[in-house]
Amino acid sequence: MDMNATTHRRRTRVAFRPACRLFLAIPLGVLVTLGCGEPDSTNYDESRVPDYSLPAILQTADGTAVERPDQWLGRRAEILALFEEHVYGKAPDAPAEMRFEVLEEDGYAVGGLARRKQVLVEFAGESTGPGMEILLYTPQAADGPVPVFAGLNFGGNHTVRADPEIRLTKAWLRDGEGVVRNRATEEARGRSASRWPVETILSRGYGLATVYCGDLDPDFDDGFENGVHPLAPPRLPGDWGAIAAWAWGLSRTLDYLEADPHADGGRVAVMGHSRLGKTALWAGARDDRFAMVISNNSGCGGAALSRRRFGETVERINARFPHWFARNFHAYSDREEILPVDQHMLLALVAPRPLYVASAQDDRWADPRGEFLSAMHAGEVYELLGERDLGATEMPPANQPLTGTVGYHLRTGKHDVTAYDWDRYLDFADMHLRTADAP
Ligand code: GTR
Repeated sequence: MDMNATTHRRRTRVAFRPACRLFLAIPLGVLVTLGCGEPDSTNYDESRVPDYSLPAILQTADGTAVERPDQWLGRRAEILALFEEHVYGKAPDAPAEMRFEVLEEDGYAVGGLARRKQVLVEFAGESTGPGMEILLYTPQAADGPVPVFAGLNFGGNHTVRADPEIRLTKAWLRDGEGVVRNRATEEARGRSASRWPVETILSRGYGLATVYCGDLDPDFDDGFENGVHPLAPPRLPGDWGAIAAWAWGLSRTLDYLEADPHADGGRVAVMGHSRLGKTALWAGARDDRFAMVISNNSGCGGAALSRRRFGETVERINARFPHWFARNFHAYSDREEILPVDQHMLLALVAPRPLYVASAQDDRWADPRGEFLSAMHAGEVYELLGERDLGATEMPPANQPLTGTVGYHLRTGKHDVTAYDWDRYLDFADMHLRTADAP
């Protein structure tokens, strides 16, 4: 497919959608968590998607066409630097002083199916500095290191399963169910269990590592005074925001997994939902030690093409979440056309590693079609590197996954992570992370 400058044209017609008024009675904190905030002017009409021209992935800054696999590394470095400077911000290297303390070595969990491990990571090598806690499950039955899914969670490790042995996070949480005065309570245990089908993951021979995103950066705009930002305080407009800090934490999780005897650090799939799906993509793009990358309903600033301005836009995301991206990204609010990159290039940074993008039909705010197109366009780098692209130029019907080295599905239902999504990720991992001698 030749897509050096991919141009899309649409007719312009004006349409309006109903506002989110139903939610007005809900307290503001909950509103932010729920992700409501779709203004009346939100575009949900394909005919109102503006004409746009995507920046070429396979053409270097000096105009040279990238036609051979050996030219890709140089172009990849250029694209990565653009995302760092203009979108997510530059994060520091791994800290030299980092220390792992195993708090629980061999917990008997999930009815004997799992070995549960809890590990404290101290980034500055001291208990008073920033740190995070990893909850790691690996199958008891495995006789060697297993491939692992690694992902951040929204509410604390204790929300992943109703298990009294999981440490309640001491970190800041937004008030809501099971959270009182920004602290976790026992009631919150297992609150997000539907998003983490631990039994299924383990019984299919995989491990699961998860960390609370708020250990790395509590999700509010505080001028970057908490979490890991003090390790390298953002001063320049191209320095790290919250997503970059969360992604950095995923790389530190991988540092630990590389050292754990039960996990295979060479077969870690980074996975995330929504804002944490944006994070999984950025983590997988920057850190090529991640063997597979999965984006679940990541939307604007994640898998969706910014230039389509369908659902959430750059302007809207910067206004509501000013701390997520580098300060430079604010210059593109309502000016997507001058962004030096678009999100298909972020996905391309994952190549030739397996990449899976998942959308949900009712999740129009995340622009499912924009997520599909982005994955499709990224395919040209997979092709160049001898891997399979999506194998389709039309969006597939709901619940009919496409699986090349780039995978995609549109699930029925709303913005969420469901058993259906996980079954697809496990199938995809079976295709790409299993080796003949793997446990
Ligand atoms: C929404 C936000 C989305 C998405 C979502 C989430 O409020 O607009 O970009 O990240 O939150 O993380 O749940």
